[in-house]
Amino acid sequence: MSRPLKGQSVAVIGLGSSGVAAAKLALEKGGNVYVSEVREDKEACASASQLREIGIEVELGPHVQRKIAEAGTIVVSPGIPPSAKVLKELADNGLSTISEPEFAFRFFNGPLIAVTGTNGKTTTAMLIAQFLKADGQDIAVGGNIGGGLAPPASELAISGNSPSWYVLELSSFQLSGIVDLKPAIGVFTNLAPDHLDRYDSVDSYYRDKSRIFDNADEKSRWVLNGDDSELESLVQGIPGERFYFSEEYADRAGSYLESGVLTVELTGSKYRIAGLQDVTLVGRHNIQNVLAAALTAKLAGTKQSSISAGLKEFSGLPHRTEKIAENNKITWVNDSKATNVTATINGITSFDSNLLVLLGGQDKGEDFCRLVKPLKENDSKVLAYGESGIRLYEQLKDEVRVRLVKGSFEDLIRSAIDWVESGDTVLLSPACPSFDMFKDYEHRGERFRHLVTKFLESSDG
Ligand code: UMA
Repeated sequence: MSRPLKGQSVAVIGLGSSGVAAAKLALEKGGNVYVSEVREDKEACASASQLREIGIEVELGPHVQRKIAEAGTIVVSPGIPPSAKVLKELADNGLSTISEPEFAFRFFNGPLIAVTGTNGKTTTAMLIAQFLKADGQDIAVGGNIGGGLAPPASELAISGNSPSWYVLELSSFQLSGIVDLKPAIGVFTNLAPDHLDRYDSVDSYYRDKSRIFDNADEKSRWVLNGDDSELESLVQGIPGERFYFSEEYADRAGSYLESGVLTVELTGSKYRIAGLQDVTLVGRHNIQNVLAAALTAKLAGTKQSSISAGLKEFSGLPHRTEKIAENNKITWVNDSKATNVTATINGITSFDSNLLVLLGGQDKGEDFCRLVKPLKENDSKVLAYGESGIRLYEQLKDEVRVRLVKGSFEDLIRSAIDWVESGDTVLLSPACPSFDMFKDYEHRGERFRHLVTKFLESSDG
């Protein structure tokens, strides 16, 4: 096994899933690895002992700046904002850091398909992987995906495989720390404001997103949302070949809907992938995700029949407009992954009418007024809860039927049960992160599933 980091020191900041994977990769490549993590809880201690057993030095508690600064390479976990004391001090001393996928990329043995965008990244990345696998290609898929669905980028590099393609989902946090990372095919699903708790402006968020283009050259191929005007201004002057997906046929489109058929058109040939009725994923936004993924898979050499077969087998992902229960003509849908306003608009517009939408969570300062139009269009009722509950209530109360729930998440579900009527769909699509009450959006979605199941069972009995 090659040990390109032999004798070199690598510091990893943060001991979440990406920190653990980066540390293991650095060790496998021969590095002297040091990990620093502020948490000292049970989970951090367990991860620390696991790494110490294989010969990695781990320090929990306040970061020891001097120790980190000594390393030749400093890998930063995506959840650590640039404003964190540890990163500010390194920057003040002129020391540069890299993100975890950048580190992983240095050890990849094959071409990269990188997927970014504000919403739909995970579904698009998983669809691409599914289409390529259905074609018999050897795929390594991971990155920002999380939720146990796929590993961090570094874990894909540890295995030492040489897949036909790496498929990585990349967040703005991860893109902000790239140097050499260069996709052979880059996919940009869409662009809208997000993460305003971490960024001081929408522009600075867009700037990090646009770093996917940093190493673009004439050979780069870009799959872009042709219906997204925000994105259009971001890609001006980017080198490489551009391919667009669009809901309607447009001159430049590489994939589009034609009389209800998802169609890919490349170098004059048309590939009819599937009829809309064959797509089991809920919502218009998912049609865009399928169009993006089909176009990407075709560019990666996949046969039309493999894309069609892969699509048939893909029934959606947890926490993304996921139907979890149906009882007394009431449907319960878990869209906990909707952590920003645009994602929630996508969730709401996936349904035609009679919605009871559960909105709330950590307040990251987004304008909730954008929700009024889609909520009114399908005559929705709203329950507002959590840290952002009062602000949501104030911004929506003059336009839609909204009630404020001041208690726990369990109180929220009880209020939903009290207010819901036969024929309604209850949609947890919170428009906010979960961190005011939960570990992450998956934890929130699982709790929703658990409470709904519990209450429905007890009402049946
Ligand atoms: N920490 C320090 N010092 C500090 C601040 C934090 O040591 O000053 C520690 C924290 O205590 C924590 C670690 O640093 O232990 C940071 O971990 P992390 O938040 O980066 O978590 P990971 O488990 O490594 O997960 C990350 C991504 N999380 C975030 O970007 C917040 C996961 O994306 C991703 O799946 C995983 O890497 C593997 O690539 C999740 C996510 O929510 C799904 N992403 C956001 C999104 O999709 O909107 C961006």
